Amino acid sequence: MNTLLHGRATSSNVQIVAWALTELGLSYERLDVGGAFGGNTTPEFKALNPNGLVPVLEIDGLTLWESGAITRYLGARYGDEAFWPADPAVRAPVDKWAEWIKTTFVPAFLGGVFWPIISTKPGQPLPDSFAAAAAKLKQVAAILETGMPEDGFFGGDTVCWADMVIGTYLFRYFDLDFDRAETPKLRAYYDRLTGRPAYAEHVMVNYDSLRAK
Ligand SMILES: N[C@@H](CCC(=O)N[C@@H](CS)C(=O)NCC(=O)O)C(=O)O
Repeated sequence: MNTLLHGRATSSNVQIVAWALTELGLSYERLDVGGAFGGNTTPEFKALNPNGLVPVLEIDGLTLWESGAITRYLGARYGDEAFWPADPAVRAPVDKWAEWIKTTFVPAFLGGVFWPIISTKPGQPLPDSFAAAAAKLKQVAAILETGMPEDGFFGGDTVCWADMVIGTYLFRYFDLDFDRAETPKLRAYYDRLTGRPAYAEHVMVNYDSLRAK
């Protein structure tokens, strides 16, 4: 069976997986599921992922969900040592930041800032909670700044699974119009990511379709 990625191209978590597949040179088909496309609450889709969320990846006879777990599988199965290091002492520092992004940065950015801006119709005021959320995000971004590689990527000279999980959110973080913390290392890391063709193709995707009209 062909490798099949279920999920719309505007989903950050789908982008993580699409970017990983492309970096690893794996061919696949993608089905538009979720968001305006729907299709993720049907019994057929919930048989693939009972959460009704994208991405789902069908590969090697497996049905996988959770973008981080999928990306680690791809690294372990198809990547080199850098993609998901076997040495626990090399792996843990990389995993640490990837897990932290999901548990700490994503709620602060997507929940606190991105979705409130995107869901507010033009000319309408942002929710009262926005200022506090933006201030909190500045603190979180300052923590992320301390984890940035001085040059290259979390995978060293090349990207690894943590770059995908961390880097994907940075396109919207830097593209969106709001008052960000001063984070020169994070900005330089993001600028390096934008030079990768697979990042430009899968992550730097217009998200105007998500905006409230
Ligand atoms: N922890 C999951 C989160 C999956 C998730 O929240 N997916 C969102 C899109 S980014 C979704 O399916 N939302 C419903 C929709 O798109 O209709 C992962 O990393 O894969």
